Amino acid sequence: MTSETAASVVELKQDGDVLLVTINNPPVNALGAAVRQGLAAAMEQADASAEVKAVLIVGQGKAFIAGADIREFGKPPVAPFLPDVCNRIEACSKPVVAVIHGAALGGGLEIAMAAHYRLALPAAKLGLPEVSLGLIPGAGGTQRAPRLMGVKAAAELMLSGKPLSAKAAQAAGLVDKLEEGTDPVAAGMAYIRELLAQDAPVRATSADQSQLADKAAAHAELEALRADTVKKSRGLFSPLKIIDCVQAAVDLPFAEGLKFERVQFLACIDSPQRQGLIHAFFAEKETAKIPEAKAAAPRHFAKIAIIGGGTMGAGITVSALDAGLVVTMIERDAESIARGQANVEKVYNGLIAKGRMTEDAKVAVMARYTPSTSYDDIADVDLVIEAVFEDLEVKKAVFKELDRVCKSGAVLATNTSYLDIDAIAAVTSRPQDVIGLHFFSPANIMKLLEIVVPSKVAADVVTTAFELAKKMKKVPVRAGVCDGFIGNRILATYKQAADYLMEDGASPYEIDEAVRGFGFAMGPFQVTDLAGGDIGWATRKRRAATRNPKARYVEIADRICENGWFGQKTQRGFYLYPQGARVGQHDPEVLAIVDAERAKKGVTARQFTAEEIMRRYMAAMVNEGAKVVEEGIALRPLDVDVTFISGYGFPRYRGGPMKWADMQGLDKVLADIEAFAKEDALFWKPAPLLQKLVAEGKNFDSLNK
Ligand code: 3H9
Repeated sequence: MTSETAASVVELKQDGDVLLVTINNPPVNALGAAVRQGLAAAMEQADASAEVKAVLIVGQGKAFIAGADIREFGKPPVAPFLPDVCNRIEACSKPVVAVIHGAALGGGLEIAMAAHYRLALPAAKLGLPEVSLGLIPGAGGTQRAPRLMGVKAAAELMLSGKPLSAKAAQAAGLVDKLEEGTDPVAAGMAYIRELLAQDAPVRATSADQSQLADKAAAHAELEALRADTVKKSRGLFSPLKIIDCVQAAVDLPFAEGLKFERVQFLACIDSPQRQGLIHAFFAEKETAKIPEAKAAAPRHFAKIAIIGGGTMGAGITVSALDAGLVVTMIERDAESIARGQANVEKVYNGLIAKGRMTEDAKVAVMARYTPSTSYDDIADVDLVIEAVFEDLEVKKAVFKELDRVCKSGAVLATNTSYLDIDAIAAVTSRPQDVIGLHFFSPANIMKLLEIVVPSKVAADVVTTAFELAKKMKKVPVRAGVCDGFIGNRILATYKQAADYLMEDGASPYEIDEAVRGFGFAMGPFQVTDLAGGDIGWATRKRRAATRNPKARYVEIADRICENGWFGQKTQRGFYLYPQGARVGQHDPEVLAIVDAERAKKGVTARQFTAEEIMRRYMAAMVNEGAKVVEEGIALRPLDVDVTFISGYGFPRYRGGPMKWADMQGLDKVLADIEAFAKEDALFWKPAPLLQKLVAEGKNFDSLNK
């Protein structure tokens, strides 16, 4: 419990005949118990006072109200409850005006909708983002929004979770008036004067049925939305509940609709998806909290260089340009740099074709881009990102050049997926300036950025990398140096588990289907086909000499690659892609190869259910995740979770592999690993950290604190 009191977080001030109610609950005015009490008390005071003619609700700081206090979910509820507070505001006998100058989200917008009048300032953002937390609006939002905006617009606002601008909100009927400026009190007072002069009445949103009059049209709109949502929501629990609630708004009296909403809201609160999604929400904020942040401010950077104009280099260039940076791209010759520039322009031309960018905007962005074939042109840049071929010697040669030309203090970053960054740093005279930035392809779209911290790097280089991630709107995760860092190292392990399952009896198609059924967009063999089977094959060949001879090795993928079947780009891999199809078909010849390999190894194929497949797949992921945490490669379990959610298609609603394990019970996961270890003790060696947590009755989350 916090020590906040209602009076300290909701300040009441009589200003003439107006009761000014200021919510002051930093950082974002979330509606914790004290705020709820303060708001209810304010309404009592307004009703009781003969002097008060109107009430003005504003938020202190940058937000109006960011919603319910998310940290309270899952704990025993404390009265007064938010739906009751909203009803109390609506029942106030004096006109209540909400002035929205910043974020009015979730419960924050529900408070505003319960007020009798709404004024928005230009920076206002109005939304009902509960769906992204596995919830539905639970304080009357599903009932009041359709009354203000109409059924379709309200349902879409809730289903998308995306906020509206002040202008869009006014057009949608969510706010009554827009006003210029940034001072909510001044704007609100002026509006109240206008309303009082007009003798404006109290106006209950709940009583307004005008938008719901045409029931047949509303039902048709909801049916269309339902069909679309079933297709798109892929296993999510709350979107259909939103539609059910809007349907209730159409069919039931307000009070009944509210009761219906409450039941649905509580069902969402109880769902594991809510736990997973809220974990993801906070975890994504935590990954930026790194030990170096306290020690060093970021270095200044405005001009940067990208070495390499291939798919990765071009994607990073787009990200940097979009972040407002000045970029010089270096390639080795005229032809390559022309291709590099074309790769960048292709992205912007695509946006223009879709109507999401104008030609003029592209010209303005490209004015910050300079192509070059000479390293001497980047002598004055503040930061360099090398994105050349993934080969240690090639990268070392680039870093020798960078060491020669770059000014002192420039940050030198390598975009590598698994190479030893300490070895790259060692070829320079300034290892303190060298860091790893592992972008994911396509780099201008994928959110994850692994920031890989080699042993000699200076703290302010690490904070600079996090600042760059922020500018690029990436989700940064701090990783230590090891083969594959956090993500690719764990991926290699669960991919191996998938290969073992395949050789032991599950077909690649059954495995992919089970993995999709769990909530991933694609299964591991589909991913291989998309990325190109030759890439993994090259890595396997390179590592053959250092592979532990006692470790089990499945050769099926090698047999497939030996046929030149590299996946989508060759129209066949684990699947067939006739005429460049994007969706693969099962290939009997692949199954024959699998059978032949099993026969060669003397394996009698076993049946695996989807559940058995996922138990092994997840156990491998979690076990390696625990090792990665234990070795300090990831700072905390939540960093593993964010890596997988943001970069590897892990279903967000499951919270990430470590959160998933916590929700299963670590003892169950460990028992599975120990059982599998009877078949292969080397691969299924339990992570000591997992054993320790189970012995102490703790979970991974205990290490996130
Ligand atoms: C809801 O309302 C349910 C109701 O319908 C029904 C109830 C019955 N609670 O993001 P930032 C923290 S569900 C608690 O870095 P920004 C955040 O963790 C809610 N804490 O700032 C961070 O803490 P820290 C629906 C919250 O300027 C700090 O505030 N609402 C909450 O980049 C600053 O946050 C939402 O889903 C909260 N509601 O963005 C809105 N919100 O400093 C969620 C934030 O310790 N919030 N914190 O890391 C947001 O989208 C953004 O925070 C916001 C500000 C846009 C407001």
